[in-house]
Amino acid sequence: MEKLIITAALTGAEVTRELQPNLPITPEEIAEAAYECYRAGASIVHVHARDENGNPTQSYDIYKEIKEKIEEKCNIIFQPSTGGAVWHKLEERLQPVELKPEMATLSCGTCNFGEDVFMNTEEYMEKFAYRMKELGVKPELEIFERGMIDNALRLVKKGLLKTPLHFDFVLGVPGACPGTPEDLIHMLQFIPKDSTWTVAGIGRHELSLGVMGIILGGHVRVGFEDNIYYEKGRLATSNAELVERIVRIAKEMGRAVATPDEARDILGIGR
Ligand code: KMH
Ligand code: ZN
Repeated sequence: MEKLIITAALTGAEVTRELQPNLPITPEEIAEAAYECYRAGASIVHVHARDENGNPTQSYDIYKEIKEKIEEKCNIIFQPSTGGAVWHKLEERLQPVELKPEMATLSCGTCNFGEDVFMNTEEYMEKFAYRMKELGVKPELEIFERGMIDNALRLVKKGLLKTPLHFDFVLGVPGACPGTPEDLIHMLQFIPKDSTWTVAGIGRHELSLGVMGIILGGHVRVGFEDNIYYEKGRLATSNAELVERIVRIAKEMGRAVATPDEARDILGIGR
């Protein structure tokens, strides 16, 4: 089995300091958290920027500052969000892609998102995919519902996505696909055989689906964007603590963990 790529989703757009006192918010804090996760064994950081008031922002300048601060510390793969927060507009959401990061997320359809709607029309998806292709940015295809896989495959047919594809199954979002092992297994039958994939289980599903990712030859995403607890009733002390646990489990199961350069090879970044 190929080595395990661990992504750390450090901040997200929804979590607050009230919910998780150790949430990294400023560019310095996000870069430090990225470095801690890198030392713990993560090879990708999925980043959402926050403004000076701690609110989600898709500001090019703030993402640039974060990217540069991370690059000063380590060679972890920087993967900014184009999902942003549910209220961000299309043009805002695309801004971090202009930094030509190695990767960026591309959400593949619209779904309920708690009490909100996470809007990703065909027009949005095409624009995001087109710009990423133009700039040589590898998309991570965010899949919240089964139909989103077919939306992604349609983008391939239209020549907007290069294969092999890389999927991220985000399972357990209230209002979208649940996070049971059966949900993950169901999804996996529909992706092209040459694809790579990772899984982000939301809340209590993070650990169980992470273990599924290790067993099934996929990859794993953990971090405060998806889950703020280490276990029921005990908040995690840092993003790195969640990475460390997945590294321990992977090693116990005989699955070696990829360095950032090994992750670049597995994902075909730069090819
Ligand atoms: N914050 C969510 C509404 C992504 O980063 O690409 C969307 C999200 C997906 O987090
Ligand atoms: Zn995100």
